[in-house]
Amino acid sequence: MERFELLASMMCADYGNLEKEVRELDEAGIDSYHIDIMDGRYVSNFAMSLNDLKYIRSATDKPLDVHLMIEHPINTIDLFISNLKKGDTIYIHPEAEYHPSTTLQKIINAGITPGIAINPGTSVDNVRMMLRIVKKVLVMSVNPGNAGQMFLPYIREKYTELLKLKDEMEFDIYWDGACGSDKIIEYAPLGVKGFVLGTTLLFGKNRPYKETIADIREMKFREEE
Ligand code: S6P
Ligand code: MG
Repeated sequence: MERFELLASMMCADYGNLEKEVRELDEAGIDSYHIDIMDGRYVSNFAMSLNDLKYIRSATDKPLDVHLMIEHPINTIDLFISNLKKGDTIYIHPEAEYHPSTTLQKIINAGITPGIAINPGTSVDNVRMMLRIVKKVLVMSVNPGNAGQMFLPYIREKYTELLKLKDEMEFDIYWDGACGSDKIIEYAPLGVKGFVLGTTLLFGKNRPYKETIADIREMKFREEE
């Protein structure tokens, strides 16, 4: 099995101790930091914002994975691009943009890895043309907006479809939402490249991140509380 990546969903972190959170996640061997940016319009929540992104960018050398849940990202994309570096990723939601491929091209031109996030209710057919442009596809298994939601089983069909297309169309698939150990056990061997870890598996467990991440890497899971 190919090595899979583990990403920390930073909207679930302890903001009273953000420096410690990043240090411990770094030491625990997290692969990347998932930054959920929301505008209160595309989704009815505000999670992280530009200043959080800037701080985390300054606190770690690991890649950032920026998930933009905002309307018309073209209007503010430069703010995000200018605070990121090569190796970082920006995902946009195609439904939030009139001309999503223009925005993706801007991300590509800046040397940032381009991605799209696909909502549970969006089909692969809806985004098919963009699959050739992007390097990463973030498949949402919950509706965007909040952590700690229930897994939506109907999205499984989308993984099956995308797994068949990924090699020929040259993109990697990432899991976002309600990621439990059962999902990693099932989908990592099938070729899902990375998993965003939030409240389901990583945060708020009263357990050192190092132990949790080591267990996931060895696929040695304890019963989830
Ligand atoms: C949801 C967001 C996600 C969540 C993640 C949290 O809008 O895009 O990245 O932060 O799903 O994980 P969990 O395990 O609490 O669902
Ligand atoms: Mg996300």
